[in-house]
Amino acid sequence: MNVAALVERLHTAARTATAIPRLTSAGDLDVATAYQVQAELVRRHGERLVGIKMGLTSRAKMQQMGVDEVIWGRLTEGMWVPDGGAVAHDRMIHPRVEPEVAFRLDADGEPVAVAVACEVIDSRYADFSFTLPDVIADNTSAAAFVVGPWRPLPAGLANLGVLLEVDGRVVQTGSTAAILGDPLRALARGRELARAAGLMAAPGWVVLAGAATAAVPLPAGSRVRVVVEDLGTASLTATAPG
Ligand code: OOG
Ligand code: MG
Repeated sequence: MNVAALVERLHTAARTATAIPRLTSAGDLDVATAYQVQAELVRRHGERLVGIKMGLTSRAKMQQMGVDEVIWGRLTEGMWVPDGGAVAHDRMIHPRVEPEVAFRLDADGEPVAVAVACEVIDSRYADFSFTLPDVIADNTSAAAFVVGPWRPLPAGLANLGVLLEVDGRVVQTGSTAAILGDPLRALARGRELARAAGLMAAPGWVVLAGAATAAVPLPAGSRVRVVVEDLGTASLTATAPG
């Protein structure tokens, strides 16, 4: 399939908040080409890169999405919403939220700080349904994210309790152990994959380690909070309908 045409299809789907059929429903797409589509798509969006995200690093997510391989995507400045800020619900197709841990990198790509994060994902495919190459091409469903206050790396990150709340109700609970056994492992894998793709970490880069639980729908007008034991919180609101 023609990379430029696939990029255009995904770009338009994102910009108009209109779901499209999976790319693989029209023909074969291999993983390497899918990453090429992702790179071109993010270039097409025309936004500065601020880091990378890991995806499907927990069993909960692999099971929910029916894809059992770790993937990575690109984070851009337009996706980064200030902690406590609002995401534009009507500019998305069927947004979901998930609890994450974020790292901030120094010039050598080493983590210097950690924070709680909340990611908003919004697959550009109908019914939020895709195969591995589809989701890679779609920049791993990336739509928006918030990062709570940064703090120095604690002694251990491998087994901290995680809560996801929507309008004050706990809707998911889990542990950072779900993220490849330790979010630091997801970070290491992300750096490796980005480097293999020729992307060098810049100082201040953010790395999302991947969701610790399954994602839940983000209702218009709702408020979401993620709490991670010892690390703090991150929150966002979704703009109201109409
Ligand atoms: C793909 C993105 C996965 C994560 O944290 O596992 C992801 C999806 O579920 O649509 O961001
Ligand atoms: Mg995620």
